[in-house]
Amino acid sequence: MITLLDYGAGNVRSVVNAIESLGETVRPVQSPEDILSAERLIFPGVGAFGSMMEILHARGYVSPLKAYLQSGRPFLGICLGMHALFEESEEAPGTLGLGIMKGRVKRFTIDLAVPHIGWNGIKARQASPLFNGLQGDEKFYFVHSYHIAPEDPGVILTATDYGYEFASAVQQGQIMGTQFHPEKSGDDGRRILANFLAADTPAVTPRHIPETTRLAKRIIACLDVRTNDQGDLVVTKGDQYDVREAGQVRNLGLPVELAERYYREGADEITFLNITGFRDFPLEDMPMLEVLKQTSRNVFVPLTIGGGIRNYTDQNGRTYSALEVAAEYFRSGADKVSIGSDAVLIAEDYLRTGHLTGESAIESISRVYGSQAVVISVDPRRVYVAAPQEAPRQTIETAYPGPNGERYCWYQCTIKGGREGRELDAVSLVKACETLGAGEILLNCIDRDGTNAGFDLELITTVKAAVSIPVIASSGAGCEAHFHEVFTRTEAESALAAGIFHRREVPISDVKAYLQGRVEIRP
Ligand code: 1PR
Repeated sequence: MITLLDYGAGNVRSVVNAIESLGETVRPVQSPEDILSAERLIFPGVGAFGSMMEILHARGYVSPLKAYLQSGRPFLGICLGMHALFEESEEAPGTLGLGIMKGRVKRFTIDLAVPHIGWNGIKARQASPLFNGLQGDEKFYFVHSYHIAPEDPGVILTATDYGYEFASAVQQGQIMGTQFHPEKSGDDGRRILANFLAADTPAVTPRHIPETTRLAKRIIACLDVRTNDQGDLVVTKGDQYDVREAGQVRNLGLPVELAERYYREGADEITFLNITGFRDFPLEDMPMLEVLKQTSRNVFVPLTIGGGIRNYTDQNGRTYSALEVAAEYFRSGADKVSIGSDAVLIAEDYLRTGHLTGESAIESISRVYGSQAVVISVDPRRVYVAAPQEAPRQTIETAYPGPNGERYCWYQCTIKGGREGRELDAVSLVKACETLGAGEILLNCIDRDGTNAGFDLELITTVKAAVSIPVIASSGAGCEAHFHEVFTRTEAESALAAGIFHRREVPISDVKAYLQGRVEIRP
C-alpha cells in the first residue's frame, strides 16, 4: 500500500494511474494521521511553492511530514514535492520549506527557454535502488522553472544540464526526490516508480553516465476531437480548419484508441483539442472528460487538453470560472491546458488597458497550477500586403508571396476555430500571453493546416524571436523531412502533427528514426 500526499492542487491522477498500473494500491492522505501511519509515502507536488506550503500548513501536514521524514521510512518527492524538502524557494520568498535538506530552490537564470519543458537525461552521482533496470542514458520528462540547489553535494542523486548543470534528483537515506516526472516518463519512468515501490531493491549505479545531457526535441501527436453528426465523439482533422468532407465531419478514429496507439509508437506528448469547445461548455461535455480519464490510465506521457477554457454561465445562471474548468480537466488527467479564443480576448483587453487584472484565465490558472500548465493555442492566418506600411501590425517579408504577388504579410489572430479574425497579430498576442503568465505557445497556422506542405518556418521564427517560453510548431507536416527542417531551421522546441499520423501516412516511429542522429530526440 502506497500513501499519496495529494493536497488538491493538480493532476495527481497520473501518479495514481502509474502506480496502479504497477499493481499497487494507493491510499490518499486525508488527515495528518495518515502521514504518520504511512509505510511508503509519495508526494507529487503540483503548482507553486507558496501555495503548496500554505495548504500543507492549513491542513496540519507540516509536523507529521517532518516526523515521517525523520523516521527513516521511504519517501519519494516529485518535482515540487522534492522542492518542499529544502529550506526556501525563490518562487515564494519568505515562505519556509520543510528544511529537511539544506539549500534553496532557485529560478533558472539562462538564455534558453524557461520553463525547462521536455525530455532530458540524467547523470547518476551515487548508487540508488531507483536505477535498477536502467542503462543510464534514458530521458525523463521535466517541466519546471525552478530547480534545487542543495548545500550538501552528498545528497545529489542525479544532475542534468540545461544551460548549466543542476541537481535533478536527491537521495539521503530513504528520502528520495526527482525533479523529473517518473509518472510521465513512459516505461523508464514507471521502472523508477516500480523500484521505489519494491521493498528490497538493491542500490546500483547505471552502466552509462553521460558527460552532458541534452533536452530532446519533442514530437507531439494532436487529436482534434468533436462530436460528429451522429452524436459520436471522434477524432477529426481539417484542411485549413474545415473538418467536413461531402458535408460530413471526417471521422479518423476514436480518441482513446488513437492516443494509446501514438503513445506506443513513441509520441513524446499527446494533445487533445476539443475543437467545438468555444461554443459548447466542456463541463457539460462529459465524454471529453471521460476521454481524458481513460487515456491517462494507459498513456504515461504528458497530456494537454484545449477547448472551451474560459469563464462561463450555464442555462441556470450558474457561473463557472476558467480556473474551475481547468481544474476539472486537471482532475481528469490533463497535465496542461491550452487556451485559444479566450487568450486572444484576454490579450486584447490587456493591450488596451495596460493593466494585469490577475483575474484572467491565463493569470488565475498559472498562479494555481504554475505557468508550465498553461499553453496558448494560437490560430493565425496570413494577411498579405504589398508594403509594410499597409499593415496595422508588424509584418514580415515572405519568401512565399501572396495571390497578387504581395511580398509582405502579417499574421492575424483568429478565434472560434478560425471563424473570426481579429485586429490583433500573433506576435503581439504571444508577447502579451507570456507577460500574463503563459508557459508555452502552441503555434498553429491556418494557411498550412492539413496541407502536408511543411511548417510555416517564417511564422515560427518570428514568434520564437518574440518570446522566451517554449514554442510548439504546428500545422503542415507532410513527411519526416519537415520535422528535420523545423528543428534545424527554427528554434522551436517541439513539433506537432495530426493528419499524417491519423491517416497512417507517416508513423511517429518513422519520424523518430529519421531524426535519430540528426536532431536530439527521445529514441
Ligand atoms: O478556442 O480555447 O475553445 O480552443 C479551441 C481549440 O480548437 C484551439 O486550440 C483551436 O486551434 C482548435 N480548433 C478549433 N477549430 C479547429 C478546426 O480545425 N476546425 N483545430 C481547431 C485546430 C489545428 C491543429 C492541427 C494542426 C496540425 N487544429 O491542432 O492539429 O494544424 O495539423 P496537420 O498536421 O494535419 O497539418 P478554444
